[in-house]
Amino acid sequence: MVSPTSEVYTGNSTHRRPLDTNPRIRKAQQLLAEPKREQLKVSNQRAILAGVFDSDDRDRSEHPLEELRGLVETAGVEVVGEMTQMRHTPHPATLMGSGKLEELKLLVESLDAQLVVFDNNLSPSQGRNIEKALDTVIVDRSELILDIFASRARTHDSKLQVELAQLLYFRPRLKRLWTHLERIEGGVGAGRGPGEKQLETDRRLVDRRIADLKRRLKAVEKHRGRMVAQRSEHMTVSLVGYTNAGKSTLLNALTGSDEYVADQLFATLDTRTRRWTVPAWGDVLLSDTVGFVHNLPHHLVASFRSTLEEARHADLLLHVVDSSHPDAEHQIETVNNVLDEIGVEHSNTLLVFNKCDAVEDRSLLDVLRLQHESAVAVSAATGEGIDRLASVVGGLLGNGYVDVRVEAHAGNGRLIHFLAEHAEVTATEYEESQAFYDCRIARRLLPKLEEFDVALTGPGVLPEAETLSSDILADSA
Ligand SMILES: Nc1nc2c(ncn2[C@@H]2O[C@H](COP(=O)(O)OP(=O)(O)OP(=O)(O)O)[C@@H](O)[C@H]2O)c(=O)[nH]1
Ligand SMILES: [Mg+2]
Repeated sequence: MVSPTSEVYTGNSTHRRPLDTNPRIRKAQQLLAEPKREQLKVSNQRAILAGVFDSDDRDRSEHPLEELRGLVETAGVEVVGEMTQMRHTPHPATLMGSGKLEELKLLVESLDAQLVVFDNNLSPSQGRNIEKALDTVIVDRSELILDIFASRARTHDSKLQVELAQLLYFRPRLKRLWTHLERIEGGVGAGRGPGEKQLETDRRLVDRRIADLKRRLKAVEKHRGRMVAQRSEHMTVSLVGYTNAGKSTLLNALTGSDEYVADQLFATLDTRTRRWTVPAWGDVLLSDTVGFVHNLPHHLVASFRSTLEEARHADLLLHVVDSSHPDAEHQIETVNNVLDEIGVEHSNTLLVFNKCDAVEDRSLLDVLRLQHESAVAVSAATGEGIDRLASVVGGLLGNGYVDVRVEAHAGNGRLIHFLAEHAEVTATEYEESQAFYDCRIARRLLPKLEEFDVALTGPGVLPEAETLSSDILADSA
């Protein structure tokens, strides 16, 4: 009988080897073999949810495993049981204490589960120890989220990003994948078993692929940076927020487009940009992007930097919040933390309390609004509050404009052309060969204006001319 094989990508050659019967190893083999995984490998399995929580988690109004359940169900897994432990500090070797782990093993057996999904992120050695103790496949929070992302990624860029994140996650865990071979064929004193040799081969394959992906993503990032820079004449607004907050629905409501919207986590993975005409203000570019979640895998955050490039350069961020969610306040905090982590400056942010039509407990919304007085409440679904949102955005973008007096040589044709395109010139005066234009222009265009060999004065111009560009960039980031 011919056993199934996987073709392992090594950069410029392929290498055939039989697919292992252990699901975890098969998963790693397939990951190496088919970088573009579209099917969730954990789907259709019976799983038990497990987690270790501390007193901070107890403050959360939602049941501690509720979000994990949502993620697991998004991944198509059937939840058959759950187990949690309150611990001040997680056990360094096994996360849970040994008694609790024994209890979990019994639960796995009695419920005939094939999978235990942990809400925590496990270190490679914790994963190894727990897997050994439970004698079943385990998945931690990062791996689960990576799996969901892998199944959702549609564009070339997001597929590269997810694959890189997966390999970075797997590399330190390869050992766990091969230890069972050691137990079967190697063993103490038996020399280097096949598992160890395989481990070395795999590490080399993974490293080569990681280097290749990083190179390709660098090129993507450069390209995206150029695209964002080209759009600098337009004001840009980015939607950010927790996953499932209603960002795509709001984009659709504001721009009349038809983006994919679904009651599931991580429906959107790629950035979409649409023209939005803000009444009584004008056109801006509105971008929708990937949603965030509590404990987002670090590798994923890092590799999604280029997707979030738009947010980094936006003139204004709209932070969309599901105000009907019992943990809205925690979700706001999580989003702010992720923005910090990926280096998106978010002082220029308007909070948008979405789903106000679905709020059951009005007092919770009142508390939120007290905490965040400048927030605007809307319902992207019913359209309630959308007009007010547009007018508040118009007002905030208005702050992005400055009145300046531009002094230049009267024959500077390129400057005259630039002003005609990008500024509102309210008065022009001439003095000998010099011209003076009083105009209103987007703050972010001031550095461009300076390139035309001009002198700038006026209330919108900072006195220390030499620090001008960096301050303005910081201002409008
Ligand atoms: N009741 C109500 N439901 C809404 C509202 N806005 C969005 N939804 C629903 O919330 C779910 C998530 O909406 P999306 O627009 O996909 O959310 P998202 O923030 O883009 O989510 P991700 O792309 O997964 O991060 C969908 O089922 C929407 O129909 C709203 O104002 N009211
Ligand atoms: Mg979306």
